[in-house]
Order: sequence, then structure tokens, then C-alpha cells
Amino acid sequence: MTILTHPTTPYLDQKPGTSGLRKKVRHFQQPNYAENFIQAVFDVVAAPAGSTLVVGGDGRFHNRTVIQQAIRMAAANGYGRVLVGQGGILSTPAASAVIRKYGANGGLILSASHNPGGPDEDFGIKYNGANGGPAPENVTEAVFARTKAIDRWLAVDAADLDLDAPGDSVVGAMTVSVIDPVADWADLMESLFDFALIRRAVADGLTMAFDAMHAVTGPYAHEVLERRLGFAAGTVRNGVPLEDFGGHHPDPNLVHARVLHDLMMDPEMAPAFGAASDGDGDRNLIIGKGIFVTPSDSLAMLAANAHLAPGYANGLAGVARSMPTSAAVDRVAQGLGIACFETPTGWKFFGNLLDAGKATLCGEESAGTGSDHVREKDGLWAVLLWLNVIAARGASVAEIARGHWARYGRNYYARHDYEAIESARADALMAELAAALPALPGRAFGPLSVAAADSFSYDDPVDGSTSTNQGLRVQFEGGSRVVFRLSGTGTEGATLRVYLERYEPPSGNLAAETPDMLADLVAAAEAIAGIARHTGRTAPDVIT
Ligand code: VG1
Ligand code: CO
Repeated sequence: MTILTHPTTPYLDQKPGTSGLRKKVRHFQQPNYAENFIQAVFDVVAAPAGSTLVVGGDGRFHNRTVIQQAIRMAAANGYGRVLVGQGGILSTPAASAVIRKYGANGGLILSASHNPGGPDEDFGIKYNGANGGPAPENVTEAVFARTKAIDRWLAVDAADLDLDAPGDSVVGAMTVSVIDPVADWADLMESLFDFALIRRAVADGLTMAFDAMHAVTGPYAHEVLERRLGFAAGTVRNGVPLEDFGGHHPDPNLVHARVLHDLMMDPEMAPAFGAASDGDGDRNLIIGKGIFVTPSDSLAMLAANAHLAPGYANGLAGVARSMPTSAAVDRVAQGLGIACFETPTGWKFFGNLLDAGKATLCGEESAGTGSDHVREKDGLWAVLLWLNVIAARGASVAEIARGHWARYGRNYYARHDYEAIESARADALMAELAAALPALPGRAFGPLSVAAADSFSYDDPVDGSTSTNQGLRVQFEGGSRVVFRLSGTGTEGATLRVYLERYEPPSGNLAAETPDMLADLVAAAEAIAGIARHTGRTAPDVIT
């Protein structure tokens, strides 16, 4: 075996964001760019010789190229075995499941999630640790520091592997196993949910539409929904992963999953249940016949009903949500008498809570929901839990939602995104707003009066670490609020996210239209932050 040492020089822009390193494909195609980052990960992780590494991605353009290089590099860095999904495919939750099941030391997940793919679009690399979850901040910080000093990367001298042929081969002194990317994850699902019950509901006429958005969940959805649960052929739409996702954004929201949304709002054509997932399979969109369920509400409704699925029959240890996620789940936790944790945005902050057994269910307003079955959010898992609840209760999504609001009240919610703003302008907006926060309490904006305002900082109750500057929040009397954050996943300029939430108690107006209910908050957000003045934008690019 020949180990080649390739001299290199650092790139100074390899700081991982909310979920790994994301850049344009062409940026990743610069000489040594991907190699520098992967070598920095290997240097920091320093896995014991002979360790197992999991490698896979969402199938986007450039996926196979980086996988081949990662395999040669893993062999040169002392790994004993690489598990790689057939065709280079592994959804983010499946990678997490495989890392855990086979006791791997970690994994490289190649994805830019919901960002578009193709030669002119986005690519990404993320490292997950032995628990199957995204590397925590201390690791990503160390990797960033290493990328700034790196001067060589190691690889064995070996040809490309046939990623489409299942089975073992040898690269250097290392074994590479090309594995079925779906089976381990699908078996895990079958251990959590009552597949027989759902199958009976399907036989009795339960119908659904699942939009895989030409992204990674196609093969997973075909296996569990059509093969194992018996939904009709054609239930899974856009089910073949494409390198460019058919030219679309594989982002399961009301803008990019418009076709599914319109189908679900059609009283004649809509099946009982509609869902979609994103590029790498960790997000979910839930739409009942005639009713969209916000991700924050979905988390709350799943927490309230999870005990109906065998995997959660003993109840939940606790729940956790990211700070910008609505407080709907907090009310469920209160009702159940369990803890509710509030973390910064990004799944990496849930890992410690899940590992410590403090939380069973976690979720984010950005369509991420998951549990302690893996250490990532899991789009199809959420779909299956919904199906299990629907089948167990014999109720429609609309009935479940209305019953939930009647008991807990309703958190009207929306997120307004202002995309590709000049970074300097976005930074100025946030700096000015941060400076203005202390003077806000007591001030009125229309009918809203500010109760509290701060910059969110998180003290991890498990490892004691602190993460500051995780979003600016303005809380109003009565449980409404506005949160301002800059995205950490974009590849062009800055994206400002404005999160709007209004609480109506069970005695309040539970059947209104969300934009009407949030109009005062939108006006307050503009008055408080001066979005138009700073950015020149008078309306958001995307409302989810
Ligand atoms: C966004 C979401 C966040 C999510 C992250 C990764 O981050 O807001 O909730 O965890 O994407 O999701 P940001 O920093 O752009 O707001 V995924 O599906 O891209 O792995
Ligand atoms: Co994703």
C-alpha cells in the first residue's frame, strides 16, 4: 500500500455553519478544497486505527467524486473499514442509524440539504460522531482551526471503486463495504411503529401522497410506504434521486412543494395525508386534506400522541425545540409533566440531551422533527409517526389539529426569509437591533407591548458549554414574539430570518387565517428592526 502525502495550503473560509460546510459546487471543485476539509476532520477526530467510517450523501452532483476521494483518504488515515451506501446514497437519518448500528467512529455526510444541486448549485460536507449526530461546536471549531493550518492531506494510491456493486472490496489495507442504504433504517422504523395497524388502515382506504422532490428519500419512501405498508404504487412522487433534483429546490415548504400543497387543498383530488421531504431526507412537510400543519404544531401534536406508537408507548422523557420554534410543544410538555428544553438552531444542540436521556422528541420550526432513535432529524420518521397516530386514532389530520388547539390553544406561526442580502447590510441590521434591545421592554408597537428582549444564549445542561449570539428575540405581553436570526446554511450573501408567533388560548380565535393573525407582528418587526431601511426589501422572498 502506498500512502501519498499531498502538500496543500489552507483555505480560510472553511468554517462549518449550522449544518456542516456548504459552498457552491465550483467552490468545492477548487484544488484540494474538499480534501483539506476532510483531512482537517480526520486530524481533529484522530480515530483509533482500525475504526469504521460511514460515508454517503444525498446523491447530488459531485457526490460520487468526493466519496471516492474520501475513501482513499480514510484508508491512508488508518480507518479499518468504510461503510458506503450503494450508489453513494445515504440519507442523513439513515447515515445516523448506520453509524449507531455498526458502532462506527463517525461518518461523512455529503449534502447541502434543501439547497439546489447541480454544477452551478450547492454542495456540502458534514461530520457526524460516534453517537450518529452532527459534531458539536467544540469539534466544528477545532476542525475550522485545523483547516487554517493544514499543509498536507493523505490518500492511498487506488483507483475509483464501483459504488453501485454491493459487497466488500479492499482499498489500501482497508475494507470498503457497499451497503444497502435503505434496509437498516427501514428495519429501525419497523421496530418503532405499528406497521400492521397502518397496513390495515391502508387496506381500509387510507391514502397518501409523498413528494420525494427528486431527492434522497425516494428509495426510502418506496420501501416503507409502498412495499412494507402497502400504499398504492404512485403514492411516492418524484421518487428517483437526481443529481440536480430536476432543477428544483428540494425544500419541502409551501413554496417549493407547491404542487403537493395544491393537491392537498383540492377537495376532489386530495388523499387523506400528504407529506414531503428535503434533499437529504431529514426534513418533513405535513399537510392533511385541506389543512397545512406548521412544523412547530406538528412537533407539539406528535409529542401529545407519540404514546400511540409502540416505540414511544412508555411515554417521553422530555422534549426539546430550537429557540425560534413555537412554544406549542411547551404546553404539551407542561400537560404531560415532562421537561421542555430550548436550544439554539441546528440539530447538533439536541445530541447531548438525547444521549443523556433528557429528551425523547426534538424539533425545529424549519420542518425538522426527530427522536432518540437516531441523532438527526428524520423526515420519513415523522411521516410514519403521523401515519401511526392517524391509524390508531381513526382521525383525520384536521380532526387531530382542531382537537389539539381546543385543548392547548393555538400558536399561529410563520417565518419570513429575506434571502441573498448583502452581508454587510444584514450585519448592520443585527448590530443595530442588538444595541436597541435593552430599551425595548415597556414600549408599544401597535397593540403589542414588549415584555422582554434579549440575545439568546444557551447553557448546555449536559456538558456545561455556553453558546452565545443565537438569535435576537422580542417577547410581547400575552405570549407573542418576534425572533431575528441570520441563517448559517446559505451560500450567497446573508439570509435574514424573521420568526413570528402569536398565541391564542383555547378560548380565543382558533380558526383564523395565519397572515391576518400575524399582521400586527409583521408591522412590529419592521418598526423594531428597520428591515426595509437596512435591506431595501419591503417583502420577504419566502414565507414558510
Ligand atoms: C436551517 C434551519 C435549521 C436547520 C438547518 C439545517 O439553518 O433554520 O433549523 O437545522 O437549516 O437543516 P439556518 O442556519 O439556515 O437557519 V438541513 O435540513 O439543511 O440539514
Ligand atoms: Co436537510
